[in-house]
Amino acid sequence: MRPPAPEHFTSRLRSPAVAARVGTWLGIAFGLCFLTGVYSHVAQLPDPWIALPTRPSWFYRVTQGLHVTAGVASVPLLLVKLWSVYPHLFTRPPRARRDLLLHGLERASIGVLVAAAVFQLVTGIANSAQWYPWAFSFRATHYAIGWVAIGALVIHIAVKLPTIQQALTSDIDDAALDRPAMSASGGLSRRGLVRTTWVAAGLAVLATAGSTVPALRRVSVLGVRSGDGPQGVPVNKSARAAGVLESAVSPDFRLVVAHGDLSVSLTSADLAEMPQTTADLPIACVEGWSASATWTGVRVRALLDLVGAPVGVPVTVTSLQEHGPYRATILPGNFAADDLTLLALRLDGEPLDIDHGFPCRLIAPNRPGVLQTKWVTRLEVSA
Ligand SMILES: Nc1nc2c(c(=O)[nH]1)N[C@H]1C(S)=C(S)[C@@H](COP(=O)(O)O)O[C@H]1N2
Ligand SMILES: [Mo]
Repeated sequence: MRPPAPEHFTSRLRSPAVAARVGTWLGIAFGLCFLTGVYSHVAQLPDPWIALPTRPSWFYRVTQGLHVTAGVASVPLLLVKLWSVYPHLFTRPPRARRDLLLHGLERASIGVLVAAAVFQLVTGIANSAQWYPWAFSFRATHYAIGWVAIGALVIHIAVKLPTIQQALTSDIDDAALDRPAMSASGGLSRRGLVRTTWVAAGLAVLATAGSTVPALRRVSVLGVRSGDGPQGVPVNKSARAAGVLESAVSPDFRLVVAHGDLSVSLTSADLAEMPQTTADLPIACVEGWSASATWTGVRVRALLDLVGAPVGVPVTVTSLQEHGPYRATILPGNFAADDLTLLALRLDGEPLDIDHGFPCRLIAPNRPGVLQTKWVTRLEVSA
């Protein structure tokens, strides 16, 4: 059986006029994903090459919400885009050797772009559903392929720029750029297809954005419910899963604050007797959900003062949890020095639920949720 040829695809909808319009939005969505993704990556580096600001406290919440929302909106956009250009897959290669080389390079760059785009959307969505059906590190791989995708996208736009410009500046029904075989008009107009695509992207956003926009909670059937979980805040890792059910409530619990040879050991009661600070700060999970809450506890800076730590030094925060990648995190110097960086003992006025990190958890402004360490037992000046 012979493979189909571009002439076999006759729909007027598979036109550069459609591909350029949908592609523009897809390009914007991928650009947003890339910028917010790089930001999220740097924010999670143990030793970032640039000091990220601690304010505004909601900034990471917004950038990560945008990242996941733009990724979700990209799914229908990418599907329609691929459908509209699919016949080109069967274009016969040119005969002249020089043309063949250029053709091959162009095809290869598109192959890389499509593969990278599909990979990013599939792994990203699986991740936001907290499903990890693979063995590689999600974060490192998603980050690396993000660069591949954006690089291939820039090449693709550069190669197609004349076509894109022509398509976007002429009427959507203009046939100048169409393949000769495109004569079947069918029931749906190009305008109709493009509008349907916007609606699909909008519905995909509505179905998930409630994870971070409380007003949309009720319509977001696919999102994590931001009001779910004890004390109205979702939980990723429970105390049971972290293996701290006993150690977190043990009378032997101590918080050790260490700086070189100096260290102090505090009980929960000692912590409760120190001056308390209350702050409204979000938990913004990298998976896209976020929730705001009122936290009360001791300033990390006040704890560091107990051991004479200089202002602005990074601090290693260690959990009672014995295994897992997030049992210890590094708090960069400017975060450790911030007045709103707390070792929280209370959430919305009540003692922390054990799943939220009882007896005490880190909560800092503008910090990725994954680094807001729960069940903290040790703060140690790193340098
Ligand atoms: N010790 C420890 N702290 C942790 C985690 C963890 O797995 N272990 N998960 C983090 C993640 S991914 C998030 S989003 C927040 C969630 O905090 P919450 O469960 O109180 O909402 O806790 C963070 N703190
Ligand atoms: Mo998270």
